[in-house]
Amino acid sequence: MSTVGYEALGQVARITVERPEALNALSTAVLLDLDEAISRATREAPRAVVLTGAGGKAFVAGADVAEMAGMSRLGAAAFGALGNRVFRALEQLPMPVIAAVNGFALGGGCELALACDLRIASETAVFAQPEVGLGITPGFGGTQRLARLIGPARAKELLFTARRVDASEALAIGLVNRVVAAEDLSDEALALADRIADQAPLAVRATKAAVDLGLQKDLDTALAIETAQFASCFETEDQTSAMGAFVERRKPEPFKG
Ligand code: CO8
Repeated sequence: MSTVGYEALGQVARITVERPEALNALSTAVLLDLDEAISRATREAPRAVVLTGAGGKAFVAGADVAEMAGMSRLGAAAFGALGNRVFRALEQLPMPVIAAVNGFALGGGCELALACDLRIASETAVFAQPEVGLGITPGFGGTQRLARLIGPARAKELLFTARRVDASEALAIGLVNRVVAAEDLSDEALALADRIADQAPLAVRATKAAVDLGLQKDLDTALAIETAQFASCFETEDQTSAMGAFVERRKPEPFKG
């Protein structure tokens, strides 16, 4: 049975890590199931995806420590490479992915949230990169994505100390976009996904691509990427229909994608 659920909810999809008995810890099996769910999202192309954890306590409490405890260097390299491949596939989904962080997001769990485009946290969410306390470094992108998101100095403090960050601090340092009451998290995350799904899907995808590809380049190259993405939206049905409706002061048609 899969440890990762996939629900098609109209124009959006929800992926849920479902291993609550181990606080949704990422074992090899969970990573492979997550990979399957990402492939399904690629095939079915929802307009936005929400990623969350099952049970009230944890988003994901990390990579599976029991599985890692006896790993050789070779085994650890393979495990790290698997996690990075799967998280990169998640990050490179063409549609926006929202992490709904419903509790502990520790180690690999924090890294999983970092691989999403946006993060909404419940008031009970707790973030940390506790790896140095276990004698290892982060292995699923934490040293890179955390530093890119909140800046190297803040990231290094969290990475060097393993200190826990509550939801309000996570908001203050830009680790999450928004904090909501625990009971509202699911609805708020789906509402945000629906709001994105109401926009022109090709334009949303092109915007995600422009931000993500551009961030890896110098500004001139990045602006050329933006121009290419901008131009790619023209002559699409949604662009001609939406702009035509504006010019002719008509109600716009729903976007087709
Ligand atoms: N791995 C495996 N099992 C876990 C994990 C985990 N990360 N987290 C929790 N569990 C299990 C517990 O063992 C326990 O199982 P059981 O009931 O069979 O004993 C069950 O989940 C419930 O957990 P607790 O009883 O501990 O619940 P508490 O409420 O007492 O504590 C905590 C909750 C604080 C979240 C605690 O469970 C904890 O500290 N968990 C570990 C957190 C952690 O250190 N995470 C980081 C792991 S390192 C990592 O993620 C590195 C990623 C990159 C790896 C790359 C490798 C190459």
